[in-house]
Amino acid sequence: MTLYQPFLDYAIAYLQERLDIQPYPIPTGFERKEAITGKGKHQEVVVTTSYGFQSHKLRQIRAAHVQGGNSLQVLNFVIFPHLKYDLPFFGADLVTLPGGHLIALDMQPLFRDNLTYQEKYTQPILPIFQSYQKYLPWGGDFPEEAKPFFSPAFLWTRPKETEVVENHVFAAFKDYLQAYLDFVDRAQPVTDSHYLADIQEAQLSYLHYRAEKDPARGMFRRFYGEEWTEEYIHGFLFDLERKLAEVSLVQQ
Ligand code: DBV
Repeated sequence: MTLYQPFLDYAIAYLQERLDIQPYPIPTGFERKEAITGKGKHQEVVVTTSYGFQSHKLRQIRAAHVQGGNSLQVLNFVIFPHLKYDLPFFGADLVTLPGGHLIALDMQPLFRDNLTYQEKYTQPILPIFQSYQKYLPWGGDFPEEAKPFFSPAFLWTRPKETEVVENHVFAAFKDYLQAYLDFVDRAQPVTDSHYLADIQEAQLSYLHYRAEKDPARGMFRRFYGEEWTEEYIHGFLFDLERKLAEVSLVQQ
């Protein structure tokens, strides 16, 4: 069973329908990775596949899909806008482990406490967020240090039933993605140099947080080793810093 394959298929098809998307390079050796875990009867093959796209306004649209049997399914899907737009990040962390499902879905703001920014990018999402509260209530315990990176429309939930994931979480995922692409349609390049500097700083701060605290690090290290994992995190999953370094080398 691959619980999140329909999410991935939908997202790629929908992005293709609405944007002119091009491939985003995936470093060699990271498109697909396989390992065998467990012992005896409990052996499972764990396969991680990666997907990358880009568009005129979106620097990197990327997904990591981990499939390791019924009790290990993960889809981490993030959109990083180009630095000349003040768009939020689209972030989905859909996780199924032996302990159950864990769902994080949000448009993560660049400027959490800025009211103008909230009005632009969070207010329009709140009705969608609220419409799912009945089925997808707050999931409890959440790392305090992660809070600055989430919007008030952060959908964080731990459904007991797989059916809830297949129905309500999938519907919410589609609604959030649609609303995100509506923002993308309307986004205009920022020209104010101070605002541009703020955007870059906010993108880097988000990126550092995600790369440093990646909750999948332990899992990836166990399956694929430390070297592969760190390269995957810094060279693909959260690559902005490397890309900025490449650009500045070219300009020298
Ligand atoms: N999380 C990632 C990436 C993953 C991934 C790149 C490719 O950022 C998977 C894989 N998330 C993943 C796994 C777990 C979580 C948990 C495997 C389970 C870890 C475990 O229990 O061993 C949201 N994801 C979590 C948790 C949070 C998030 C808060 C619980 C961790 C904890 O309690 O410490 N991920 C986190 C976040 C976003 C996100 C800030 C934004 C949408 O994608």
